[in-house]
Amino acid sequence: MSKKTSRSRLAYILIGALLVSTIFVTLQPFLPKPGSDTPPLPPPPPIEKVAIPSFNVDSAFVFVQKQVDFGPRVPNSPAHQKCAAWFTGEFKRYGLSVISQNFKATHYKGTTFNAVNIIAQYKPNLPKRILLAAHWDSRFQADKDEKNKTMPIDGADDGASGAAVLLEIARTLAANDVNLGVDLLLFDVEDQGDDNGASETWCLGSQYWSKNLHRPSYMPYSAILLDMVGAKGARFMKEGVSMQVAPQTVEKIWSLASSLGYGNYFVPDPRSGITDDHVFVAQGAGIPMIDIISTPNEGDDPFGRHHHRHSDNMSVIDKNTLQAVGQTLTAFVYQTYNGVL
Ligand code: 1BN
Ligand code: ZN
Repeated sequence: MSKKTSRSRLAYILIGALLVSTIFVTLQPFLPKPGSDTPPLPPPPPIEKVAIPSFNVDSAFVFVQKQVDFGPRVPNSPAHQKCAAWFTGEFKRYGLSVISQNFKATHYKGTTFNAVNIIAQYKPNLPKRILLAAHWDSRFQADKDEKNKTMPIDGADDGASGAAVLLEIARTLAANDVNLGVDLLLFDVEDQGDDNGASETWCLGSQYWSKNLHRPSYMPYSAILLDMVGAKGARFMKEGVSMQVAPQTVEKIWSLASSLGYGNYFVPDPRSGITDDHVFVAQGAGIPMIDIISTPNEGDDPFGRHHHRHSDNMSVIDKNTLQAVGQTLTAFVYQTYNGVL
């Protein structure tokens, strides 16, 4: 054999080997694994994006009104009991599966409260979940007021507004299918604490839930708390604890809100940490939860002129504020599914 012929044969062999190995490498993920007799799965189809539904602010407003109409939702009161039953019925009406987590809590003044955290699960079997939370109780006394300081408050903003946004999101999910798990959690006994006492006197419902999760090893993909999200002139700053535990979630929410035209409500300025349910959720359960809470710094009250006063009634509720928060959270849920966030 001539030198030339043997060289060209070698070249053919090399090209052939290269071709075979390229085909093998390309097809390898789709070939059956040794020892397995099941055929390989085809690659999953790309997800079909879903549209972002509109948040119905008129409905959310009615949900605030309905809670206020029960009377102050102070633990152990008939209004508290009736309102809990109403929440459960509403969530069930929207097809969510509801867990009522009953527990006893000791008030800093000594009373034992019969309390209940309400957990409503949308698509409970899906592993990827978003947790949205709010407190639903209202304060037992108007300690910052000039008059009737020992009487309970309506808590239209401080309590009812966050719960109303969550209920409206439940109604939205029922009408606009999305393949993502969403948990709507209403904490009880958040607002019965001692204004001059330890932070542990607040947030008794979230303290209990954090040590008694409704599911073992529960860990949502994102977790967001709403508090005081319904008043005229609301301002949501990047709260300190939220920035420590989940800065990415804060960033997503504030930039989403700004892209939707709500940058006047979601101000991208930092503010110091606030004792609220998210602190106990992060500490007790290790779940990084952020807090969307209004601190407009009106008068000399960081939480606004109506905070823990009788003026926290329906007259402070502004549909524009509810819309800003409700639409931002709705977009957050559906864009998380879409893989945009
Ligand atoms: C928020 C709304 N908080 C109560 N109502 C939490 C809080 C606790 C705020 C202590 C200030 C002091
Ligand atoms: Zn309060």
